Amino acid sequence: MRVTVVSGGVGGARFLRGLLAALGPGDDVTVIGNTADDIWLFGLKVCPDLDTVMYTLGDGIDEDRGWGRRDESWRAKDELAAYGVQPTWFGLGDRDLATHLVRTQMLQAGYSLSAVTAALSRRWLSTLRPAVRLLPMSDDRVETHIVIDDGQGRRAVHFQEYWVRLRAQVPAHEVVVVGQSEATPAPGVLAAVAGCDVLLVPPSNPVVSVGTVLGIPGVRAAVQSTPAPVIGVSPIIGGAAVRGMADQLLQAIGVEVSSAGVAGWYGARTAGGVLDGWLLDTRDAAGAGAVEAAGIRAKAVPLLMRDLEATTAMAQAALDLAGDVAR
Ligand code: FO1
Repeated sequence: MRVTVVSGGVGGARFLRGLLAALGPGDDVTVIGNTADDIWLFGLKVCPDLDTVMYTLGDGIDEDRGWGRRDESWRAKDELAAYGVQPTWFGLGDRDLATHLVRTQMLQAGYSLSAVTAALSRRWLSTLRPAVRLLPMSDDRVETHIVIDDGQGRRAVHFQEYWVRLRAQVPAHEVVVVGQSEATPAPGVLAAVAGCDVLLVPPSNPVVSVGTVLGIPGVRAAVQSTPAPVIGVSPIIGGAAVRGMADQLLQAIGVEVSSAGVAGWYGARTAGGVLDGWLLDTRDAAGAGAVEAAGIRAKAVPLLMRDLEATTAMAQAALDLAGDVAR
């Protein structure tokens, strides 16, 4: 079975670990990774969502943080701060820096982000069974900026500043994905959507992780026309975002912070949206009626990714729902 997953950062990567456990060695997975979180820092290109997928699936991730490398040190970061250079709020670890140095060196040598990602993935993903291929959503520069008003008047800050320095604690008035309308899907992205047996939308942030991928010209249309069933997994559990920070972004785009609200925002494929099925957490089962009324098959299962067993069961439930919808 060929499974394609549109993935963001921590939530998407954790879900992928369960998906690999639920699949068999003959299956294969293509991950279309969000790159709108990317940021240039100290002359280095940092791709948080791509790195989180590589590190999580390649067993290099720091489990507590959910991002960056395990057994990390911060000596270069401290030295940078000693020089007084900004920003000091972004955690660049010494081991993680190697990834950004290799990536930047290859980009400056003329390789595309796709080629760089394939090269980095050889270290992290090549021994995995089922096989995993990680594609950036685009080779073009796309960056999410958030419009805030923190008393200095309305201004846009890079998503990472909003997420890391501001901890998403100030209201987001607007989400601006710079460069998105001029971007083209990376090589293999449209084929991975059109040619898979199941397309999954994991519990990543719907606005800044999934919405950014769907917004790349051509991707949404490919999702709407793929013969594969498209199944989404709710990032909202018990009426709140699991990591407690997506709420502000949903409010910025006027989406109700509920499982049914997010499903409605994605929309049913039969009504111009992208979903055929939606997994809600058992605590949000009351919302299933509204999801079904929107034309999306709904199923309530436990969605808290507390451990690999729970995540594997979630992934299996998504694959089962894909089977139900396809019939
Ligand atoms: N998230 C934080 O909350 N604080 C950080 O200092 C931080 C540093 C960081 C460095 C590399 C990287 O790949 C991810 C990093 N993240 C950090 C996570 C990142 O902001 C988010 O994972 C994504 O951008 C949203 O999914």
